[in-house]
Amino acid sequence: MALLPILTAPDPRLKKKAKPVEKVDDGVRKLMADMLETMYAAPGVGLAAPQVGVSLRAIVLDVAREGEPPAPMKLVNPEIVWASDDDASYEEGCLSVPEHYAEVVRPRAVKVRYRDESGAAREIAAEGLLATCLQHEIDHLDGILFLDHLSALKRNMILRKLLKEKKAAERGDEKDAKDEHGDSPLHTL
Ligand code: K1U
Ligand code: ZN
Repeated sequence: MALLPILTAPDPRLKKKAKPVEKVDDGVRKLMADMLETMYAAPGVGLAAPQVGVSLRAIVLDVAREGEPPAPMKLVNPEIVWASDDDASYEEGCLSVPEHYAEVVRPRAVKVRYRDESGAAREIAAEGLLATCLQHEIDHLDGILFLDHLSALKRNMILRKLLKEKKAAERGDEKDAKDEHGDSPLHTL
């Protein structure tokens, strides 16, 4: 297995719609194994293939709580086939938007159809963090970041900070990569 580099916003590859997986073969299984390893190392509770620069519709998740046994999930070509009428708000993070968090409102519960790593068709019903995480990861497959669910003002504020940090990091200027007042990136919202 291998750790994969995670793309961070703004990066045009995160805004592209990913292609369906034609066949669940060894290459796809290896990709998802590497994605899980990368997600655990980050650490995170989900990861979508476009976040590691692969434009394919594959996601991995593990929303097991601390102290519970790991519950890794690998989903190929996931699609939401039902969403509840009522919404829930959750403070989301994203490995591609490091150190920024914001409340996002989404349907409280969803049903998702997908293929497992043997290629078999499956369906899962989810609520709580799993429902939030599934919607967040499926958004990644359509080039949508949690920032796109925020107001343009909040989104642009975070994107400007990320761009500035990226440019400072490229200059090797780690200290100033945070912000001009020397503060850490914020729990912005
Ligand atoms: O898609 C991603 O970038 C992963 C993201 C998933 C997610 C988190 C919260 C709500 C919706 C979707 C993350 O995993 S961010 C990191 C995170 O949530 C976390 C990190 C360490 C321990 C527990 C959670
Ligand atoms: Zn994300």
